[in-house]
Amino acid sequence: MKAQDYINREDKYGAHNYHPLPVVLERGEGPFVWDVEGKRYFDFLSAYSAVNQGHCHPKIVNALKEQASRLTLTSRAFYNSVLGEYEEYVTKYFGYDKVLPMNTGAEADETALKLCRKWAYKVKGIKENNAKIIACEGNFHGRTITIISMSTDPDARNHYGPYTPGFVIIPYNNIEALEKALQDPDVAGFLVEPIQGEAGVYVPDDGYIRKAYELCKAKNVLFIADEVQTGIGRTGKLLACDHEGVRPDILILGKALSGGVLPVSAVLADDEIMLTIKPGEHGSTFGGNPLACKVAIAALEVIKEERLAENAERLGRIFRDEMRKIKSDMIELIRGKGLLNAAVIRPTKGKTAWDVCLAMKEKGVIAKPTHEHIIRFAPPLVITEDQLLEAVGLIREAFKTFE
Ligand code: IF1
Repeated sequence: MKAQDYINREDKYGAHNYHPLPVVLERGEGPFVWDVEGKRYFDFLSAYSAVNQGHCHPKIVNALKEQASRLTLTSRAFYNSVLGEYEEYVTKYFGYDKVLPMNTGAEADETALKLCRKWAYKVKGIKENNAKIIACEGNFHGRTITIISMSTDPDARNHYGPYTPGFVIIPYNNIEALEKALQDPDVAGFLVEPIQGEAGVYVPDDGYIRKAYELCKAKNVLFIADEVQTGIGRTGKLLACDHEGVRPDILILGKALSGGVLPVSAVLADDEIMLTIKPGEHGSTFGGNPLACKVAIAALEVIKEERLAENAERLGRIFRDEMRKIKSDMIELIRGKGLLNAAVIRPTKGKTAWDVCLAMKEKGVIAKPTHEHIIRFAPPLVITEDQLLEAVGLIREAFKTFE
C-alpha cells in the first residue's frame, strides 16, 4: 500500500472530523517518526505535547508491557495493587493532598468543573445552581458539550447547542476584566490555560497568572489551571504556573502524563476541595486503571531523570533565537516558552501556513497550522541541541522555497 491508499481508506471509513497533513506515519523513536515509505521526519507537534518524553520511550513502553501481562483493568469497584502507588507518587510529585484519575483531558476538565461547583455549594456557600465559573476567550479545554459551551471558537461550538449555562467569558490576558468579573459573589472558579495553545501559543504578559491568582484568592475563588498542554516540562518548568510561582487550587493534567502511550489524565487538589466529592458522585470505568498508573509513574520519572523541563527551557531559547534569524517575509513573529512555540505566518503570494507545513514536510519536519496563519513548533523534549539545529536548518530550507 502507498501513502495515498492509507489516506483514501481513512477518508472512506472514518468520520471527517480532522484535516491531517498528507503524511502516513508508522513508527516513532525519540524526536523522530517514519512514514510508510520509510522517510524520517522530526516530529514538531509531539501529538499536541503528549509525547514530551519522545516516541516509544523504552522505560515507559517497558512499564506498559510488564503491567499489561499482569493486570490491566479492575474498575474502581475493587481496589488494585497499583492505584495507591500511583496516587502517592503523583500527589507528592506535584505537591497536592489528593488526585482524581481520569483518562482524557476533556474528562479532567469536566472533573475540575464539577469539583469547583461542588466546592461552591458545600464549602463556599453559594446558593444551589447559582455557581459561575469564569473562562477566557480563545480557550481550548476539550470537546464535550459543557466544555464547548465555554468556547468562543465557532468551529468548536456552532450547531451543538443548547449549551451548558454557568460560564462567564472574559478576554484572556486582561486583569481588569477578571477583576470586574470577580465582583459577582456567585463566582466559584477561574479556569485558565497558562499559555493558550489552540489560540496559537498565545503567551500572556509576565505577571498575568500571578496577579490573576492573587485576585482569585482575595475573593475566595478557586484558581483552576488547565495544564493539559503546558504541563509536564513543556514550557521549561514542570508546570507553566511555576514560571510565576503560582500553585493552582485545582490542577488539570493530561497528554504527557502518559508520554503519549495511553490516555491518562488527572485532577489534583487539596482535601478541602477534593473531599467534597463522595463515593458514587463521579468516576470513570478506566480512570485509575493499573496499566495507566504504571505508565504514568514511568512517564513522570522520565521527566525528572532526563531533566526534560531544563532541556525545554534551554533549547526553547535557542530555537526562538535561530528561528528569528531566518530571513523570510512570511515570518511575522516567533513566540513561545520552553519548547512550546509558534510562528505567525504572513500570507505571501497566496501561500499560507498550510503551504509552509507541506514544504516543511518535504524537507523532513512535520508540524500543523492552527487558525490558518500560525504554525505550532513543539518537538519532543528529548530532542538534542544538534537535532534541534538540524531541524531548524530544514525549516529554513522550507521557507526558502517560497522566495
Ligand atoms: C484535538 C488544540 C492542542 C488542551 C487543553 C484540554 C484538552 C486539550 C489545554 C483536551 C486538548 C488538543 C486536542 C486536539 C488538538 C489539541 C490542541 F489545538 F486544539 F488546542 F493541543 F493545542 N485542555 N488539546 O489543549 O484534551 O480531551 O483531547 O485529551 O485534536 O482536538 P483531550
